[in-house]
Amino acid sequence: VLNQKETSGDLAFDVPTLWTDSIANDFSTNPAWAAPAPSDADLISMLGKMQLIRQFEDRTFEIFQSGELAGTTHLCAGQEAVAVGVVSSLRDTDYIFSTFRNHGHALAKGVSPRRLMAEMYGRESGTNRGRGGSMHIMDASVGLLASGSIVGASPPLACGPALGSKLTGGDAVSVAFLGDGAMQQGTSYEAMNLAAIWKLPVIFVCENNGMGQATPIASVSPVQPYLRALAHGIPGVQLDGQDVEEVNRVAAAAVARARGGEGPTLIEARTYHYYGAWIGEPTKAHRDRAVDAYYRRHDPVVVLRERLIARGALSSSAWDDLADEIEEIVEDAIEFARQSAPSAPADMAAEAYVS
Ligand SMILES: Cc1ncc(C[n+]2csc(CCOP(=O)(O)OP(=O)(O)O)c2C)c(N)n1
Ligand SMILES: [Mg+2]
Repeated sequence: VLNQKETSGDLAFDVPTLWTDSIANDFSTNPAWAAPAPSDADLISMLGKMQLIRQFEDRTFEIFQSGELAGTTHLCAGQEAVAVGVVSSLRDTDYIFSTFRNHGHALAKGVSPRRLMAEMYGRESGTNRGRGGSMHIMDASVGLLASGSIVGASPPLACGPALGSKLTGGDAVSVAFLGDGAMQQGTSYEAMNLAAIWKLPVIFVCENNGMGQATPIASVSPVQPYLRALAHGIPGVQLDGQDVEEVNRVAAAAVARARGGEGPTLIEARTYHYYGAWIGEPTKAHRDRAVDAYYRRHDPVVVLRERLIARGALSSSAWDDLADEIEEIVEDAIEFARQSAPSAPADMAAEAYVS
């Protein structure tokens, strides 16, 4: 375990007394974990992807609120930098496994916004032909092999193609996104242990948004998530999940490590999501207002946009154009979904397990 990013003074809630912090270093003081900074062009591309996710999630919220779509969805607005920072360090041929909070991972990996939206509308043109809905998005053509409702499913699943890659001499890396709640599942430890002992090319990315539904992480875990890496003898890195550049630099180092045969890494990204744990969450009263305010001040899209503007790499008008273009992409996806044919009942059971 190498690092814990020093957090700013106004994060007074940041280190609950419950947790012991034996190691506290900024990741950048450990150059082994800091791959070179991405270029401005790459950062602008990451900014566009984050804005696409934000716009997609904001519109999805409105669509569900209006009653046009029923059922549930788990929005990731606020967590964009983790998905985009990690996935931007991967190749198209690498694999990711997601959770129920999967739209950001899917869009970052290249799932078409049209097919993603159509899946939520239950259309044949959706990623899963409308059978899976929001929680079960998968698209093998871009390397999103699974996402789903079972908390703690992604770590063992990600070990599968990682083992395959190792056995066949391939160089594909496999990423498991998991929540802080999922860190408490036995499956996560079994997977990390196996990955460590077999030196699998897998990266475990814990999106620590501080809550598992209404349960604060500090009330169920005596240590911060990244410290669990100690138990498996693998590197554990805690970082600022609001800063896409930082996420990307650490992820790139973990990817190089995995591809080089050195085995797995656990990354803990401190982050936050704006909407409820799920679309129907009745109240957010259990949320800490100071935490909410802190993360809204450190919005990942705004952080990167302002940084690029401040150093002259992006103009305000170029940003406006980018935002307009993305708005059109999302509106087009919604129109596409609305006009697509509903999932056909005739062969509904053909792709389902029946016992
Ligand atoms: C195996 C299992 N246990 C319990 C649940 C119910 N459940 C759904 S979401 C959730 C909390 C997940 O928290 P976290 O992993 O932190 O993800 P987040 O919602 O914060 O993204 C729980 C317990 C479930 N879906 N699967
Ligand atoms: Mg959580």
